[in-house]
Order: sequence, then C-alpha cells, then structure tokens
Amino acid sequence: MLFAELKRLHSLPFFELLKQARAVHEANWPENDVQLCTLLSIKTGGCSEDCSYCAQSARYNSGVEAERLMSKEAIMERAKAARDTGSTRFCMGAAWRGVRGGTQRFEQVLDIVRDVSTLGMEVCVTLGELGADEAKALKEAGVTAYNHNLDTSPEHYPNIVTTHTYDDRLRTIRHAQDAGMSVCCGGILGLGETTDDRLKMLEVISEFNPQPESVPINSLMPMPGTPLEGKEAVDGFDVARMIAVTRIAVPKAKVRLSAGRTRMSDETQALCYFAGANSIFYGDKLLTAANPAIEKDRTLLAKLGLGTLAPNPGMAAPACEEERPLSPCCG
Ligand code: SAM
Ligand code: DTB
Ligand code: SF4
Repeated sequence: MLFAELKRLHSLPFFELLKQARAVHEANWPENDVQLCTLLSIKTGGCSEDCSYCAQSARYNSGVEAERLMSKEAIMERAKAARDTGSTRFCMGAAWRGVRGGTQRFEQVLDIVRDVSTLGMEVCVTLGELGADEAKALKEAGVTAYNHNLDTSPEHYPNIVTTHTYDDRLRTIRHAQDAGMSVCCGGILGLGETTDDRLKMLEVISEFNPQPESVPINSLMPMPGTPLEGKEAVDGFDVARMIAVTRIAVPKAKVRLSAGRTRMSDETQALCYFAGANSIFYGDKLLTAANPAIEKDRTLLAKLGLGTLAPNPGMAAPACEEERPLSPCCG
C-alpha cells in the first residue's frame, strides 16, 4: 500500500480507523485467536553492529555480557518448556551481524533448527544478514519464518544504525523469500521517528511481494547505556493506530504486538487486539528485556475472551502476486 493511502488511513478519526481495521481483521481472521510465541536469545550480546536501541551491541555499556551460543540440549529444554506452556511458535535470536555458510556456528544453528523443528511448533530464527545459500540451508533444516526487521523508514535508518544499510536488510529479506521461508518483518516505534517515518516503513513492508507472513510492531524498550536510553514511552493510542493501519495494509499477516508491553496498560493492549493485533511474545523475557508474566497475559486473554492460535509449522510461505514485481533486493 502506498504512502498516500497509509497517511489517509492514519489521519482518520480514531474510531473510524479502528472500525475499518476491525472489519479487515474479521474478514481475514474470523476465529479471532491470538498466537503465542516464545522468544529465546540463543546467542546474547557482543554484537559488532551499532543499532542504537539495542542492549546487545558491543559498543554500549548496557550491562549485557557477551555469551557463547547456547548448547542444543539447553535450547531444546527451553523449546519443550515453551510448548508445554502453550506457545505455538519458538523464535530464536542471535546477536550477530549475520551468518555465513561453512562456518562452525552456522552448522551448529542448522543442527539446532533440525531438532527444534521436530517439536511441532513453528520455528522462527533471527540471525542477522543471510546470503541466498544460507537462506536455503535454513529452510531445508526446518525454519518456518525468518525475522528481519526494517525497524524504521529508509530515511531515518542511518540515524539509528551506521554499520549496515537499509539495502543490506532488504537483500536478506529477499533471500529469505527466494528460499521459500515466510518472512517476519516489522519495526520499532519510539526511535525519535516522525509519523511519516512509521508510514514509510509500512509502505516498504506492505509493498513486499509476497507480503510478510508476520509483522512485529515493537515499542522501544529503552535499554540503559544505549544512545536511546532516555526516549519517552510511545503513546498507547499511537501504538493502536499503527496496529490498525498495519492490519489494513497487510491483511493476512499476523500482526504481533511485540516489545514494550510491560509499559502498556491492559486497556491499551485490549485496544491493540481490537485494532488487529493477533500475536504476542509470551513469557517474562524478550531477548534481554522484560515482558509480562505468562499468568498476566493468560488473565488478560481470558478477560477478553480471546482464544489462542494453533501451530502451523508446515505452512507454505505467502505466494507472490504475479502482476506485481518481486520485493526489492536493494533500494
Ligand atoms: N541481530 C539480528 C538483527 O538485528 O536482525 C537479530 C536480533 S535483533 C535484537 C531483532 C530485533 O529486535 C531488532 O530488529 C529490533 O526490531 C528488535 N529490538 C532490539 N532491541 C530492541 C529494543 N530495545 N526495543 C524494542 N525492540 C528491540
Ligand atoms: C521482534 O520484532 N522483536 C523481538 C524479536 N523480533 C526478535 C525482539 C525484541 C527485543 C527487545 C529487546 C531485548 O529483549 O533486548
Ligand atoms: Fe546486533 Fe541485531 Fe542488536 Fe543490531 S539489533 S546490535 S544487529 S543484535
């Protein structure tokens, strides 16, 4: 969806926007269920990149220590525990710039994916940059979806990250799509961006061909020691607006109300579910930052009468629309 239309939607009176988003949501997700996803940082800290929101960059004194890649046994234990608490998607994150085929650490990751994918959950990984061959190998090993966020608009991105470019991000997304993985691609609110920046990011994401299978909308968790540590919390109505416009622009995607829920009231979260959010990270830790406790989320979902989505690990990645060009591999 093009910027002008996104802007028109975003400028609607709040209830009118919500009404339209709700109609799109009900047409595409009539069951009204919420997907529960568990995150695990399988390789924490010590990252070479300078993403100014991230506690895992080696450049900032955030208090997050660099750790080695977790053992497969320890990861399997956490994955089974996630399944036992009702998660249907297991997302493994690594604080790397990227991965390269033929390296020991990439072989280890493939081995981990092969085992985790036997558990019946959707398997998502976020490992940084990928080439075409690495993407194919991950798909073959059993990855359902690859998470690679654009985070903000092309224009604002260089103010946030200088060690890699927007085009680098686009290239990885295209490799993941070409390999047949579903793509999970979203961004962060609260990085000092304008509303137009948010909508320009959404323009890029919604114009992907195929559209992403999921779109995480994170609100900045300000991490001590990072350049963005002092940023104010995002207004709850702004989060709901962004969720609503995302629901309309990417109707079939799971729209994930991602980082930042510890700073949101139950009422704001309820508004976001109404506006079209149908997935959350579940469990009291994100990668390094806090997330609401499982019991708290269960209570809220029960209060709202929302069910949970069944896993679909073998789902086919969204298909391309033939009349539109494929997603860009660079700007
Ligand atoms: N290194 C890989 C990469 O950059 O794609 C994977 C891990 S990285 C931590 C995954 C995503 O987490 C980022 O793209 C960003 O959207 C989100 N994220 C990281 N720190 C965050 C924070 N403090 N608040 C909100 N979202 C954050
Ligand atoms: C996404 O969009 N959000 C998740 C997941 N994809 C990898 C990560 C949120 C990280 C929040 C900050 C932290 O835990 O350090
Ligand atoms: Fe590294 Fe990813 Fe954090 Fe950037 S967001 S510093 S690439 S872990």
